[in-house]
Amino acid sequence: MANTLGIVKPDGVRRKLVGTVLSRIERAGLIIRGLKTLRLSRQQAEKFYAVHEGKPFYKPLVEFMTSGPIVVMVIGGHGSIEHWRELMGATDPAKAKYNTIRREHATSIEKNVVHGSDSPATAKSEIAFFFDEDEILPKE
Ligand code: FUP
Repeated sequence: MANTLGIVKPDGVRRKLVGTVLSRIERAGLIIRGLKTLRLSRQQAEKFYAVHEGKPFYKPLVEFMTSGPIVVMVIGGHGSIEHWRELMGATDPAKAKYNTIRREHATSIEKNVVHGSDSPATAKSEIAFFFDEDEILPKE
């Protein structure tokens, strides 16, 4: 029952998709255990995406992720890491399955509306990047 990190990226917030994303998570039976709105500084965005440093899309990605507010959330429930990534769909919306958030709402591989941790180790460090322990609803 590990938690995972979800983000509604600046394009999703700008296009008022926060409610749609939260609704999909809840309808899937997952649980929102933590939630906040914030705007990433350049330094924070660079650190968050450090694994992609040096790749051609890194700088534009940092620009994009700092272009407006984001909503970050701790998502819990059975198989949350995998389940949330299934709801998001593939990184490239053209390759994402039908009825996924990215297939329905993303406008490009970069402006793809949502983020989700890709492993238990990443989930742990990404959650800690944004949330203190006392900001996360404990598991029952
Ligand atoms: P994902 O785990 O699906 O969010 O995808 P990655 O960790 O591979 O990539 C992180 C972000 O980098 C993507 F959400 C968008 C951006 N990206 C690009 O802009 N171009 C690419 O070719 C790959 C990723």
